Amino acid sequence: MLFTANQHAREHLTVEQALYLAEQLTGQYGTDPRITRLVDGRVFWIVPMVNPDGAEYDIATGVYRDWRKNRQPNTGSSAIGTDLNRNWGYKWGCCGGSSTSPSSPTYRGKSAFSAPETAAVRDFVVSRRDPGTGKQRIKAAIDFHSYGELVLWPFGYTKSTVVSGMSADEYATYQAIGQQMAATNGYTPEQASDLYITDGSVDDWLWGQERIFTYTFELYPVDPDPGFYPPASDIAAATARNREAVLMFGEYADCPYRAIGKAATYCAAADDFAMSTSPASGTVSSGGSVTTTVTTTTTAGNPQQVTLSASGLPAGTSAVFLPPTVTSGGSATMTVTVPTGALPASYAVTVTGTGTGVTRSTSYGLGVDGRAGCTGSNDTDVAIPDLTPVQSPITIGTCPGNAGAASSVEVHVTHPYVGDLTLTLIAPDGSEYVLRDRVGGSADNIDQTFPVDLSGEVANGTWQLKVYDAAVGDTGTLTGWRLSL
Ligand code: 7B0
Ligand code: ZN
Repeated sequence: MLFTANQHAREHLTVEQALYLAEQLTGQYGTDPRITRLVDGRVFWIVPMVNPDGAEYDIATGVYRDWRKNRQPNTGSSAIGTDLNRNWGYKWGCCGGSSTSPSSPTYRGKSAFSAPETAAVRDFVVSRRDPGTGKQRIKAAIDFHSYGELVLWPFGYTKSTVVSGMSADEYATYQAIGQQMAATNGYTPEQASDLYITDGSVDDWLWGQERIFTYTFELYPVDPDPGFYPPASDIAAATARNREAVLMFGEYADCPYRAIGKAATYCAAADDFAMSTSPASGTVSSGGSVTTTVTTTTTAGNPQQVTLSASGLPAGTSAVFLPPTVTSGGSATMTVTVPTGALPASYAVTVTGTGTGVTRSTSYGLGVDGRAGCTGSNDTDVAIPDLTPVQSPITIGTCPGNAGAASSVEVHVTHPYVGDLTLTLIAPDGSEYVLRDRVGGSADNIDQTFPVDLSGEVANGTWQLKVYDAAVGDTGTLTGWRLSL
């Protein structure tokens, strides 16, 4: 577990917080049973003063200078300093959460890690990766700031909760532990971007790059008075106030997912196993069956009984396992039977093995074909600019008569804010079918199959998928689509 403090020069109380934690973990060791257990079971790293040059500058004259950045000169400017908490290399400078101007208090530096302080802490963190597996051994971190009395979690660069690099379960874990900690110190828990957007901050890097569960604490006070400069007499209470929150997070550090009841899914077990499918994908016509072999492997401790199941199948589809339970190390045959009339599409099936206190899964790609001669796909990337509709064609030439009432259009789009997007299918005769009209809000990406009644359309000819981005700010790519008539 890692504690960092004083990235910002004037936030002197954060140094006191780091020293308080060092004092507790050493001074209470052997006396306080909770601290003893924690120190026996963890490695703690404490960097109490990330920005010593800035901190010294802030106090040097005896009159506080209200300084935030480091004291590094900037070539081509007389302005001094980089905001260390805008200089980290995950989505550095991406999102309007930092400044390009050396005179700004939130100057991000000329490149990610251009400041010696951030580069040094980065190198230290990277050095904690296991030399054999490359896996980061630091599991949890808190970066201390002042002031505001906040518990903040990633990401800071986006208002979105779930994005690539932050799954729904990861976000739920952050929120659960953040709220539990805040209940102990009376702080306000929220996503970092709820305060304001920051890019290049340490918490986004520690999580986004190193997968370390990281919170930013904004310490006492809430108000501008006494702001960055509370009197020394406030130190004891303001730092002891976070004892419980820090111990609680430390106790979660081996398996934060325990906070949402998902330790069995995400955390290592003494007796553990892995799952795989071979082949890893298959296709089937609706009304037919396809099989694959599901293999379990014991990866730690003793073999155990594993019960198999599948999810993510098309409606009405069954997956039968023979045998339904295996001893880890063993295999089973999975038979997937797809009913007639199932929507032709690709399905990401999850095959899950439930053992004793441990759940592992693997994926299986299931393709359901439509009528012979009546399907087509186009996997050429098409950029989706703002405010200009783009199209991608599929030509069908071998499909007799009209298209079906249960036709389908499978669409794959990468785009950060799908609420901007309208998708329209254009038939060979020019008639339009709106598949999706600016729904989904701030969610990312479309991977969806749209059922559509095309029984009034002659099947053969060139069909077009039209994508329109009705708002500025986010752009994306149509990565492919598939038509089944
Ligand atoms: C900052 O007033 C950081 C949130 C992390 N994504 C908040 C921090 O760097 O702007 N607030 S502060 O400067 N301490
Ligand atoms: Zn700060």
